[in-house]
Amino acid sequence: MIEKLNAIRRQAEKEMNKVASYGELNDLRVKYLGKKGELTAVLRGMGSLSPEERPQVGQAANQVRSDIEKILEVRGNELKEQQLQESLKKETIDITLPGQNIFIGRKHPITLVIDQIKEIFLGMGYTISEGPEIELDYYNFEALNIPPEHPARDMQDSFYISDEVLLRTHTSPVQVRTMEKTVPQVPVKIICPGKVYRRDDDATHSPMFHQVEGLVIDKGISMGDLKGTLLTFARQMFGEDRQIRLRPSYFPFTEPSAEVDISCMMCGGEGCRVCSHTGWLEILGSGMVHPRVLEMSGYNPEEVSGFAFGMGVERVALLKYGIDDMRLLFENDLRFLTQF
Ligand code: 2NM
Repeated sequence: MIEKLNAIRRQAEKEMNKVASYGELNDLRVKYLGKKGELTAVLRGMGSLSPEERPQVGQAANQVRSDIEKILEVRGNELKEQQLQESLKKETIDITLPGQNIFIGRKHPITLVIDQIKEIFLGMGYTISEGPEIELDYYNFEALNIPPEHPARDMQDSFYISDEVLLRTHTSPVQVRTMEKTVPQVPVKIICPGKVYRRDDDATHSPMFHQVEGLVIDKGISMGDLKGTLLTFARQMFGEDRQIRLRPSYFPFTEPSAEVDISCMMCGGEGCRVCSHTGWLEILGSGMVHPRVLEMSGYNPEEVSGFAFGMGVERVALLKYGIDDMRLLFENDLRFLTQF
């Protein structure tokens, strides 16, 4: 019987060394040590032994049981460790693999130019004012001294939504709204950037474009303030050696009015294709706010005066970046847009 017990231990050790998983090892635990296991079967047969043999066989059986338990424990630990290593190997990531590029958006050149214009005027103490793109006829025209018969009010030129509602044709109505809200306080010192809408079936025009307009109201504001402000702007926007010149013009909402030219930055004023050989580029409309406009918004033109100016952002972007066709700004071709 002792020989049989030893054979069980050898067989158990052999099989346990062969298993490849913790589950299979457990099957062997049942096979050898379980209630219906091989060792239990041998112990059952002890009844037929003599009283002298019984303790010896009993001791040998206990030894075999503890040997098998020891093997189970050692082998179990080996298998657990092996399985852990395998699952860790599956979780490993190769941090040297190149990543997948994610497409990151960027600012449109129009937004870049608007940001830069804002930054320049913020530096001069201005506040940014915004307002609705769908506007009342009153704020878009009437409060700006644009008479009912003015060509700009023609249904042909503006997008009317109803008799009194339209898409704003400039950002000046934002300035009127700001004046109404601020009166009688001074100074008013704002710039109004935003989208504006005009009907134009010309292929080179866009029905939507961008403007930045500025307004300053205070006691004693003069044309000199306008000129100094716009010279400062021109130099920060287009280069420190720019000059400006004012030409007389006409707008219903300013008097006097002036077009502002900057010396051409392509040729430095010598004359080239960009400036049509004049040395000058027209970039701004401006003037002293018409007394009627101040009055309609509640300011007393006897006490305060103001200047205002407006520019088309698309035109500034063309000049700034040397783009030769405005349409590129509206086509959203990434080959173009990713260059800025
Ligand atoms: C321009 C040219 C000249 C202008 C005037 C006003 C307001 F509201 F104060 F009357 N806002 N913007 C103005 C003046 C705009 O754009 C070419």
